[in-house]
Amino acid sequence: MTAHSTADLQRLDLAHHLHPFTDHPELAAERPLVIERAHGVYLYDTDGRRLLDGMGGLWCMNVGYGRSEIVAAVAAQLEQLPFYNTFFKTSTPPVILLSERLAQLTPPGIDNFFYANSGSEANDTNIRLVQTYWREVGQPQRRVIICRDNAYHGSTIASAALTGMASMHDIPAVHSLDVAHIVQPHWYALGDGASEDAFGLRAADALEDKILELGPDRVAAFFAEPVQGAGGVIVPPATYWPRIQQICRKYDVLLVIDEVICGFGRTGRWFGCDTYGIAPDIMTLAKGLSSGYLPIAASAVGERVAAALRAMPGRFPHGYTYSGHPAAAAAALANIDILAREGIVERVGSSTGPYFQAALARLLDHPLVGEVRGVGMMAAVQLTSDKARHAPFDPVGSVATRVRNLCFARGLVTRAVYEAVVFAPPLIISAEQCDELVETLRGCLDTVATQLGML
Ligand code: PXG
Repeated sequence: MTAHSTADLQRLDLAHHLHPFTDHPELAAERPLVIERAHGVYLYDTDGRRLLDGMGGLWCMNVGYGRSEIVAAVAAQLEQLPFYNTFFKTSTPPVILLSERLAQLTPPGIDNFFYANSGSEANDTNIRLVQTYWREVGQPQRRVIICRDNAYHGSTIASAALTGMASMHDIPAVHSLDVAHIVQPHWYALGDGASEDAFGLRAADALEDKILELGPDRVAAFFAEPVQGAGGVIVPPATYWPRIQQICRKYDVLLVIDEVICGFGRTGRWFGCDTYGIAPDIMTLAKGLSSGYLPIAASAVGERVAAALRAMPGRFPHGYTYSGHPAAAAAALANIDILAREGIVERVGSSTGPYFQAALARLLDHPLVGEVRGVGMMAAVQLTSDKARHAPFDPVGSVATRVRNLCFARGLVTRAVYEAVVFAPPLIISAEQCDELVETLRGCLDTVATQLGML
């Protein structure tokens, strides 16, 4: 497709392209891997080398690459109406139909949608919705938002403030918002001998402690991912979500569930809220909403907040030029059609998801592997230098990074997060491809364990 050689593209990339979340000297030393095309679960680089995409693009490629149906829907929409806005008492058919479709899919009481282009933007919108809500119902002092350590909610200034990764709080602007963070429900790292169930309750009770510390009349909302994705696929103990829901109800704190990764089948149900029985006030949708074919995100707004917005005199002073972009909405509709028609979500829930988790769990006998955790089509293989003490390596993450680099060299895409390697393959991955993923990973773990003298 391209007339340029790989070396030319790498040179031009290094000369003119600043990358997100990238150590640029390291990139310059190693050179970017240039991905040129993809089909199903496989990527192909500019030299024609094939990689199994264990990360589904970036936790988003739910229906798999090469879906001509989505391409056709987008092309038809671009021909008919490439763009029109939704600001000034106007709308377009795809965004209307997408909203109606989402209202059918999302949990009861979530029937309204406000659109953005990315998960970060949608979470910015959610902050505005939450603070507007409390102002409109006469409690403007409810301003503080509680999130969790190691959560990922985006990287705009406001969503980075919600994010619980200290490295993203490195500039003063991020500290301008009233955000508090509580412990994450990461039993392997923080359980300290407690049972998973007991630890789950303790981690949830940290929310109540924080609400009481701040003063219940000052707390606007609790933002959380059903399963923390970018933080390392932190699956909460079964006791965690019921207790969180109880606490939010007790103190009338709005519950904003960030479904950017968990939504659209990743956990084996349509939403993480379905998997964990959560009744949210607002949900953040992105990624799997369009399987990444075009950028689109949404705030899914429950009746309580939507009613306050509708009753508000004057205009809601917020929106993006491309809120509800018709071509992106058409891509999302076609994507949802595929997920529903092919029974992809149900298959992840009842068959390929459990198969994938069981195949990964067989790695527990490996000397480097301390824990395998996951749900549906998201998983983490936690590495450890000491299985009894759950200890990381020194420096933390060095071994996971080695395993990750070896996986890439052997044709498997994964991400190293602290001392774990994580996976979120396209939801259409077959059992045989799950086996391929796990066998490649085992080979890489063997090589690294041998190098470390552990095998
Ligand atoms: N919420 C969650 C739960 C996410 O995972 C966002 C919000 C932000 O979405 P946008 O579309 O603004 O990126 C995300 C994004 C990683 C990684 O390295 C994860 C994400 C983004 C980039 C990298 O695991 N998740």
